[in-house]
Parts: sequence; C-alpha cells; structure tokens
Amino acid sequence: MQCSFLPSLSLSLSHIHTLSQEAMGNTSSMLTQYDIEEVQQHCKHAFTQQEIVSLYQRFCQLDRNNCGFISSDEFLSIPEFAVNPLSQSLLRMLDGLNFKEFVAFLSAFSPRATLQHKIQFIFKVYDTDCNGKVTFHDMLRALRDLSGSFISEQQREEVLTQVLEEAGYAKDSSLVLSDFVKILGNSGLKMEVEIPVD
Ligand SMILES: [Ca+2]
Repeated sequence: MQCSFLPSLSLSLSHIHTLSQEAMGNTSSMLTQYDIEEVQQHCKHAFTQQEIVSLYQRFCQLDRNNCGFISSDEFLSIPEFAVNPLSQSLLRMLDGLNFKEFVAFLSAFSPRATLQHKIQFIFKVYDTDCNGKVTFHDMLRALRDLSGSFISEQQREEVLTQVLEEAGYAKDSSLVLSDFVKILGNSGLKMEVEIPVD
C-alpha cells in the first residue's frame, strides 16, 4: 500500500482556545492530579501531564453543553473543521467520546506514539464496519471517504486492486492488523497533532 493511500492524518487544536472562557464551564475545567495520572496511563504516556491539562481545556470548550462527551456536531462547530472537514470515518470515531477516550483517540497522533500504535489507528480507520478485518469493500469505503470526488469509483477500484496485488494480496483478501503492520511497517508514517500548551 502506497503512502498516498494513507489518510492524511493531522489535527490542529490550536484554534480552539480562541473560544470564550465562558464556554468552558466552571466545575468541568478542573482535573485532579489523580485524574491526570489516570488519563496519562490510559493513553500510555503519549502526552505529558501539561499536555493533558491543555487538552482538557480544549475538550471542555468542545463540549458546549457540558455533558462530559463530545459529539461530531460539536467538533464540526469549530469553523476550521467545518471548512476543512475531517473524514467521515474519523468523525465517526470521535463521536460520543468522553475525555479519557478523546485523549486515547488523539494519542495515535502524538510524537511519542509507537509505529504499532499508529498502524492500529489506521487499521481502525479502514475497518469501517469494525469487525477486525479489512476487506476490499472496507478499503473502498474508507478511500471514497478520504478522496471524495477527486477520482472516480472505477479509478479507485482499479488503483486499489493494483496496490493490493503489488503488496501480494488478492482482491478478495481480508487483511488483519498484522497485514497492516507488514505493509506499513517501513513506511515512516507521519501523523501529528498540534497541542498548544498555555
Ligand atoms: Ca471490516
């Protein structure tokens, strides 16, 4: 699988902090040291404690109705994301996350994330029906989502068939995580998230 087939994965949370303080809510903007450590453990230390505090502020800004989790609508309420939309599969993964899950989601984009961690994340993006196997149809759906109308359905099928064949798989193969590790293991994946620390 060529690098051009990978989703372009980068998120910027920097512009969120321009939202008013009011939107943060009062009680929800507090994290105890215990909470911070728990979240840090949950994301396998992909973020520093300071980054987690900063992410929590962003999370509270996103969670406009203070219900403890964010919806994809709330995510899209940020003008920059609406203009430059995240793919549907990423949005689907973000929908309904609580803070701990939100940090775990973002941890694949951390510079401290391992290659294995990043590949697992990409596998999830491609496994559009979440059954632990990535089929030709899963990939087509993910690519349709990622490439939009830039290429036709027929071109997409042709290119995908060719890429699979070059990697040694038939069109009816089901790829599991270890196949992704094999294919992407040497690709020098770049995934980044920008987290401003105040
Ligand atoms: Ca699947």
